[in-house]
This record gives sequence, structure tokens and C-alpha cells, in this order.
Amino acid sequence: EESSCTMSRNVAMESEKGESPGIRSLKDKISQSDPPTLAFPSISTSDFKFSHEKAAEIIVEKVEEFMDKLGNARLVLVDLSHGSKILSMVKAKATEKNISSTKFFTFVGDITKLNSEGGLRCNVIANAANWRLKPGGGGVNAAIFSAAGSGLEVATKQQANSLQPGNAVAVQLPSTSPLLNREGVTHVIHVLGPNMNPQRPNYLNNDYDEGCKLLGNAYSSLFQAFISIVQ
Ligand code: AR6
Repeated sequence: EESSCTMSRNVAMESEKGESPGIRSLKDKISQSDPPTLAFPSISTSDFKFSHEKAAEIIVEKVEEFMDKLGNARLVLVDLSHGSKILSMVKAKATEKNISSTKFFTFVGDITKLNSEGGLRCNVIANAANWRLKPGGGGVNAAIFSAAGSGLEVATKQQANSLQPGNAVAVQLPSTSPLLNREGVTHVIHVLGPNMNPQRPNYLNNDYDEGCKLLGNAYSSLFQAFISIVQ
């Protein structure tokens, strides 16, 4: 019930009379193309142990800030389970602030299988990355690198070797990537959030002044990178 995804199938109706198969399949493709959509996980709230309450506040604040810059594009916060605390908190706050539910909504599913398993086409997905921009390490980072194939690591290295907390880097998937061919994802945007886990690099030692600033920066960088890709 998390989804309010709508498919636009209206163009297909027009491709009836005597058109070449080429034109027809092109129109079918257009009819299947949903609005530009960024699916993103909640940055820093699992392995990096950032406060869910503070993160929910920042997500909604940043989504609101970017609403006017989106055009017909959409933002979707994704998490794995229906019991996700962060999804329910964000949903409640977004409703409170009257944020348009067609331009921003939450969705339960694996971010690497949104199209194949959830029927939600997202041309861009965000990754909660590590500073080395390396595969593995668990969480959504491991899932995305594994689903994208080795081409993502190569393409990422061509863009950047590391990332500072609060920053994002967009990477275009190579044409061979299963994430592109199966899910329709053209870009992955790596985001490094603030870290409140003493076992991980760049530990902030509970400094939420700095942490909130960095998480805000992380979402600004993410949404800005998405807008640059789709406009
Ligand atoms: N699909 C959708 N959401 C997911 C998935 C998935 N496949 N997997 C996890 N989530 P985390 P962080 C959600 O820990 O806190 C890594 O080891 C999860 O429920 O992935 O920013 C990196 O290498 C949570 O809501 O990211 C870094 O070292 C959200 O994604 C470190 O973890 C983020 O959880 C980053 O930690």
C-alpha cells in the first residue's frame, strides 16, 4: 500500500493505423516511459546509526526545498520492509506539510528490483555509499554494486576515487549492466552520509550539529545531481 505509482499508457492508444513496426515499437517505448524518477534509500540511518527522527525531519525538509525544481520528475524514498520506521515517520511528516504525493512518496521494496518486482520504474537510484566508493560492506551499497555488475565499479572509478561526507557523485551505468537492462536504471548516484557508528570511518561522536548539516548537504547534493541528469 506504500505505492501511489501510476503508469502512463495513453500514448499507446494512438499507434493503431498502418504505422511501421519501428514507429510502433518506438511509441510503445514512449508509452511505457514513466516520469523521471529518483529512488533513494534513507542515507545514514542503518549501518551509520544516525537518528531516525532527525533524518526524517531532514529528508522532508530537503524534499520540500527541491519540489519546485523537479518539473515532472519524482522522488521516492525506498526501504526494504513494511515495518520501516523511517518510511512511516517521513510519510507522516510529508502529509503534515502537504507535500504532493505524486511528486514524492514512499515505497517498500529492494531498490535493485523496483521495476522487476515492484512495477515501479525509476531511471535513477541513489546509493548510501562508503567513502572509498567500494562494493560490499553490507546494506544497500552491497546490494547495488552486486546487482549492477562489475561495470559499476569501473564506471565509478572513472568519476571519483573517494567521497567526503555530505557529497554525491553520479555514475552512468554501462550498457551491459543488468540494472540497466532489467530495471531501466540509467544512473546510480553515490551519496556519503554522516556516520554515527564508532566502528566506521569519519565517526562524528554524536555531534548532531555537524551530522545534521552533513545529512542536509548529502540530500542537497543528491537531488541536485538527479535534476542535472534528467533536465
Ligand atoms: N533496498 C532498499 N533499501 C535498502 C536496501 C535495499 N536493497 N538495503 C538496505 N536498505 P545502509 P548507511 C535500507 O546501512 O546507514 C554500507 O556498508 C536500510 O534499511 O545501507 O548510510 C556502506 O558501505 C536503510 O534504511 O546505509 C557504508 O559503509 C538504508 O537503506 C554504510 O553501510 C541505509 O542503510 C552506510 O551506512
